[in-house]
Amino acid sequence: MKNPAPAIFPPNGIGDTRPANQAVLDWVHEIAALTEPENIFWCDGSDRENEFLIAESLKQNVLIKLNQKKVPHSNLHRSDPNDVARVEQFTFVCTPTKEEVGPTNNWSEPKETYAKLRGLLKGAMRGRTMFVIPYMMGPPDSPLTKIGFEITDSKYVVLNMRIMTRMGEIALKRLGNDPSAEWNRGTHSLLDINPERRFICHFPQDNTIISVGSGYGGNVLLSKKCLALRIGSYLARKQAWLAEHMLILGVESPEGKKHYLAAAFPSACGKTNFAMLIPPAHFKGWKVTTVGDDICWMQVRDGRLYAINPENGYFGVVPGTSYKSNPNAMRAISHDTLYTNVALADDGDAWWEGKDGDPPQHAIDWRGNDWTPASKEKAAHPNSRFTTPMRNNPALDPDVEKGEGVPISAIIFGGRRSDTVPLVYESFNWAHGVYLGATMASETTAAATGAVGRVRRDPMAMLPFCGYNIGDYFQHWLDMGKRLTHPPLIFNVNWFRKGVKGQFLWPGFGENMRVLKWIIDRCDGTGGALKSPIGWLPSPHDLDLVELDIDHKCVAEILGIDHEEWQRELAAHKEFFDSLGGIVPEQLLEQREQLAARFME
Ligand code: OXD
Ligand code: MN
Repeated sequence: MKNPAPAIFPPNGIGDTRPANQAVLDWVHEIAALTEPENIFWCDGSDRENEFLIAESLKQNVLIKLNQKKVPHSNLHRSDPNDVARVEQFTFVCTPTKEEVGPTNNWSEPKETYAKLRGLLKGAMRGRTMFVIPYMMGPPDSPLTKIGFEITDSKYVVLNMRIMTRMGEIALKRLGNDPSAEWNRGTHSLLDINPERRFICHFPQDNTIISVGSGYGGNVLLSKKCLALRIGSYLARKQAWLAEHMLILGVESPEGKKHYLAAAFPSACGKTNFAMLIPPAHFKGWKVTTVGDDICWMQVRDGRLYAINPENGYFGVVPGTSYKSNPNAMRAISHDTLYTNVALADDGDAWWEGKDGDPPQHAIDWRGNDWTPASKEKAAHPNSRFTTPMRNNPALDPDVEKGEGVPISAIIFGGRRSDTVPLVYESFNWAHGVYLGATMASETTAAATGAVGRVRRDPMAMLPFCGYNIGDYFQHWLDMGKRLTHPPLIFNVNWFRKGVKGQFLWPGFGENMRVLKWIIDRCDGTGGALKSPIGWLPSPHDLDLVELDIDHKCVAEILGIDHEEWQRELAAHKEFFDSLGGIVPEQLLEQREQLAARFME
């Protein structure tokens, strides 16, 4: 395959999109010598190139064309059934010592790991095309913006990276010609998609990622979890900023006053829905806008935290997405979208469980088998995904490209908890807020392989993504607080609390605006709250519940603190901290003691 549109940037005498930076060229040649591809394709990210790659992918059954009247410019990809989610057990951080990665990461020794991966990559691209993707994470004029290169033998990866990142010339321009410029080296090969040869390895000291044996998004779109979070968090600590698994949203009042918030929820807990929330009719004139739905990089400016979204698109969970749960997402994914592992209806439309309307009478499921509503299997995989450009989002925030970022008024932590944790509460101060984040827990979802529905501690929703020792990460959060003269307020939310009969107590989705409004009121100093052992809690009349069809008993229940449940929770916090083996900062241990003491008052 020849590059259909050999670009001439930069004019370095080679006549294609190769960068001027010799270090990049040397690295690409080294990987090519190892993997022995049939040819090398330098991606420029142009429309023409994209159309060419889509046409090739359709010919080779990497993509299936959807009904272009129903979902224009959209396609479906089916991954290998053994390769449908992130694989935390095969994800490694490779540093000289095990202590550097701490107890929450899989560690492997760098030299040995490089040798093993080189062995797996030897000749791996024979007969295949090697794509080189230059990409940029962050707006062009942000000091936080990072450059990465991903080498891959998967067209699907190229098509996704074009949506998820700023790809091509823009990245090369930003990189420039300085041999010491910072850039990430990412190498990906599908190999033979064998779970026994599947490794996602990070070498933070070398700014290097090597991922083999998978074709699934979170394992292979190296810009996302690998660079923006694992390597990103390592760089953030070194360079005094924060790389977080958070959405960023703007809330504007009818008077035009605007606040920005960042929120960390574990995978598949509704970050995308929350980031695209449409306020209910009662909140006429209020507007929620999206800056980001998954990743947030924050820096200190004038004593405040400012956030950017380093991504350029959304890689969201499809099942459950509907005009009821997320109208903005539905509009966004109605065109120019790449679907992965959803079902194909007979009319050529994409279908998934939870989509509006009746299920089709017949469809082809995510595995490529016949499916009817009587089938026991799901038509779409629970972790099926859409990849869609952020510009498709009707609620995209106008400041999404602002290099300095948006000022953050509040940080929200949250998880999926059937019990114990109330709808919303506010921390007493920054250190207490860090404690809320550090002890966050959630019932597991299909976003990662493994049991679903088990409560696991997931500090700041970063358990699978923190690229270094989690104790040092907690300390980094505490230290960042010292640099903030106007720190954001910190809250905890739980949309998922259930009543005695197992029913959800809170309607969620757009109604979460009511919680958001209380949070904004607290930021403005106008919201009422009661002091409780766990933090500042709204009383039912502090929340605007007008025009909400909810039983008063439910409200009391969802805001309630059950002392017995909290004794168990306190014990679980202790157990979690103990399990980390002496790395938890003293200040957080003190926070736990203070929390326990407040329950005795
Ligand atoms: C994601 C995840 O894909 O968190 O965003 O797993
Ligand atoms: Mn995520």
